[in-house]
Amino acid sequence: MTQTTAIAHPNFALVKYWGKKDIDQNMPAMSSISITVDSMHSKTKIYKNLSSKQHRLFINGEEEQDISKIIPSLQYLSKISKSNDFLVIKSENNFPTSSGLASSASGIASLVTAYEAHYDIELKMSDRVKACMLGSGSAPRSLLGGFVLMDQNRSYRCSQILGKSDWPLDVLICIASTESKKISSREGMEISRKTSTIYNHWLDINQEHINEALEAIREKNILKLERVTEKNCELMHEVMKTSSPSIVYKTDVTRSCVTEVENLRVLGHKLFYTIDAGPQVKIICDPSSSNAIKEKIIEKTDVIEIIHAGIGGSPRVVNEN
Ligand code: 2P0
Repeated sequence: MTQTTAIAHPNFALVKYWGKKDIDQNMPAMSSISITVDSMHSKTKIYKNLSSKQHRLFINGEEEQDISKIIPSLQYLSKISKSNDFLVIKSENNFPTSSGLASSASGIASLVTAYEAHYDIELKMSDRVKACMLGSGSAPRSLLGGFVLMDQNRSYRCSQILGKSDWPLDVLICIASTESKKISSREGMEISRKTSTIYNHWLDINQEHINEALEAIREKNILKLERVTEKNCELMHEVMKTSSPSIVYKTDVTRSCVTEVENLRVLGHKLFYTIDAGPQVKIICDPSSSNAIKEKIIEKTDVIEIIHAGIGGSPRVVNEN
């Protein structure tokens, strides 16, 4: 039986997307900039389902009953491959799933990468982006390594701003909780789009934040990147909070990590944080400070674990049987 396996890494947004322009096409309402991380990955194996006429998805060994998220991606890809195969898809994450760690981005990007190789279809980058986006709005960014821009003004073109070795920062992922989130990103984004009193401001400021972050990354200026990343993150959490019902992903552990980031900065360490749709805090720092930061966060907060990563590369097919 032929099977194909691919690996993709999660990405964390420095300038974030929160809100859709088109729900059917799952299109973000704004541009975003992310870093792809190494150490964490989704590994996805696909092969033809010979026993039933349906796709079957297993995540970390458990069969998913609701596979509606991946169906649009598979339909898009099957039009290109001209295959009517039903697939068995087995995806494994080496990190907590559904807790704000971008498992859907790396999961979908690894699925699209495995599919392309399995059917030998050599997709255009724009087709890869589309196939990923139909499954998860942030997944196209995991198609590239390093610092990545997804530009909504250019049909969501994804481009690499810097490669992983151009600016080798460290990423410390502070796990505040491993519980699945109560409001999915998809639901939360719709609530915010419809009800947040500052949603229009959030849309209007996006290009300004993109420009600031692009400049900071091109200059490799950590202080500039700190300013734009943290203000963009706090504004997104304010959009969530001003939604009705109010959405709060931060916990006391999240807040105590942020306090320690601020304390470490006073001591002269170069670091900044970002927080997504979950309680985890991602600290981006100069590698020379990583050990001191880890020690301080473990000493002063109730984080469960810290995953130490660097900037990661693009997805790849792995030979495995
Ligand atoms: C981002 N997030 O830019 C933002 C910041 C979370 C907070 O994109 O509905 O899993 O599957 O397209 O892409 C997470 O949302 O949502 C996300 P869907 P996705 O990284």
